Amino acid sequence: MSKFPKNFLWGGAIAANQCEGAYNVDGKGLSVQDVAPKGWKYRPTEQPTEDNLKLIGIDFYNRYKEDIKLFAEMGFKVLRLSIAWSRIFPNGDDEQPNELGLQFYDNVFDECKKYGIEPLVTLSHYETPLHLAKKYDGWRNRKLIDFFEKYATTVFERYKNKVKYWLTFNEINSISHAPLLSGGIYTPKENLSKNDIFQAIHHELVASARAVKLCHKIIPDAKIGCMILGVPIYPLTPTPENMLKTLQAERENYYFSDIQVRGYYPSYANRMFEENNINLEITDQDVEDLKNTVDFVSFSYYMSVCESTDKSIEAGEGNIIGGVPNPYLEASEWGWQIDPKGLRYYLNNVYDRYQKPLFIVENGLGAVDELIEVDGVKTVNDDYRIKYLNDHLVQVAEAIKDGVEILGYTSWGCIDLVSFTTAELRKRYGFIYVDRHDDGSGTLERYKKKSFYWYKDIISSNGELLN
Ligand code: BGP
Repeated sequence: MSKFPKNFLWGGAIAANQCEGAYNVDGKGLSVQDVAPKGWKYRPTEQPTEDNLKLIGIDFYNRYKEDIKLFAEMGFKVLRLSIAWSRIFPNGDDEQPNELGLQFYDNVFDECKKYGIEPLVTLSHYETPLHLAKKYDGWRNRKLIDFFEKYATTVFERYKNKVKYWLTFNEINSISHAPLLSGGIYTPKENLSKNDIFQAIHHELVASARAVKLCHKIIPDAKIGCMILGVPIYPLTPTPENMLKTLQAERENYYFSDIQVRGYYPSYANRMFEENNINLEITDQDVEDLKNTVDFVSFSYYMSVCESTDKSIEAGEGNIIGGVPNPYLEASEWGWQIDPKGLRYYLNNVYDRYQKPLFIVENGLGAVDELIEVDGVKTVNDDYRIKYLNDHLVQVAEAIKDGVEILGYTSWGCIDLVSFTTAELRKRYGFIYVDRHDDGSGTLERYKKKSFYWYKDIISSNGELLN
């Protein structure tokens, strides 16, 4: 018997800025990604530059029909994607939305519907309009709440009959690490105080709660969730000091979803505010707004990390939030430590904490793929990816047996796309290979990898074929 419920939402995930391209087409304004050719660690360029692979992406803007058809062939029940805010409100603070931008997503959602694929839409996936970053310093400014509310209202009204699953902010807990790409904050990171960051977080949390309220009002049969960068944290050694450090590090991430799920600030925040001289401006209306809590909790999961009080141990690489490497785990070519059982642990932990349905909306292996030709057909033998996904899904099944309620699973980058952290194309996640390379060359043709057929079988057997 399969452990996965009958209505389990199997699918894949992409984000506008990493796949659409068409960065200045049909009235789209610039987003922070259009001036970030090297990823989140670097300062933005003045203008979009040719070396920025995201300007063309994988040309999803023009090829979405072909791509959605391929997703349908794998049997996707759900497709997670984001709306580029700057396609709808080119500057972010415009009076009127851009009709051509709205039409594009109408077309995309209609195409999904044709195949019975449910869209799961992220309102803000690391792509704040650049104008909001430059003029208002992004989420540091309270005005962003109103701009976001207008944007959310516009898309809820427009797509209320087409989209029933929504997410507010992608990996909301990444803002202190990546203030520009995550929070649209133009001021260099080194010039920001903790107060600046936590005030920006507060604005995002209020905006998220207001979006939840609006969504429930405009689309009563929709579900809207939060989205966190999920990373289980283990103490490197079992000293009481390391345990406490681990608890603290976990809270740095749970801080966000604690508020989005419970509707108020956790008590542990008080001490943290006091010791860091953080004085937030929180209005009575904000307190009321925060009470609009999410329907489900979604997260990305790629890796786990360790914590230690030993300052001489260097942090390893990772999905934005890196940590002390775990001596018992292997790592991907990008140094992200692979930990399938960590996913089961994390699912149980989050479910114990909130008792809300969970949704795994990102998981996958970024790797260098080699396109080969077998019997005249181009493909990739990506057994390493199949193993990674299989091992993680086996743990999802275990968590379901543990009693965790899970709505679905969308594998990250189900078609190759531009990476977020390093903005490169050689780091591939897809079931579908896209012929485009870091030097900008390539035909943009799509080819099915071995994992394409594997995932199709997993979905059609509702997980029975996992091993
Ligand atoms: C998450 C982001 C995604 C995505 C993924 C993989 O942080 O939500 O946008 O890209 O990580 O990261 P990368 O593309 O850097 O491998």
